[in-house]
Amino acid sequence: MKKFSSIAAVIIMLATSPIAFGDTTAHSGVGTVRSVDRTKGEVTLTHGQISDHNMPGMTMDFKVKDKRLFDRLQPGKQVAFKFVAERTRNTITSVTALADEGAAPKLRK
Ligand SMILES: [Cu+2]
Repeated sequence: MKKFSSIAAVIIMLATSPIAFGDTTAHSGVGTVRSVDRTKGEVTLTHGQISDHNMPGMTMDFKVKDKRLFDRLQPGKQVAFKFVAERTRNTITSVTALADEGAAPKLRK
């Protein structure tokens, strides 16, 4: 009986634990768009360090969740973005336009 109850406890534990095939937490980054491939639904970004995902700055490809996000993903644009890291890919779920790369700060007169 004791053995049965411990097996039951394990089954209950497995049944109630969330299914974690990947890290579904959204991470935030800031980067510059290098190129886009709308057909493949991908964007290449050079991003800064993403500390909450333990990722140094680099140039890499991301999947883009919604084609409408491509409106803000144009080469040379600087963007703040959120992405979800899955086992085999990283998918961008939101994009905020920041500025054009190399754009001179506007001086107030
Ligand atoms: Cu990266």
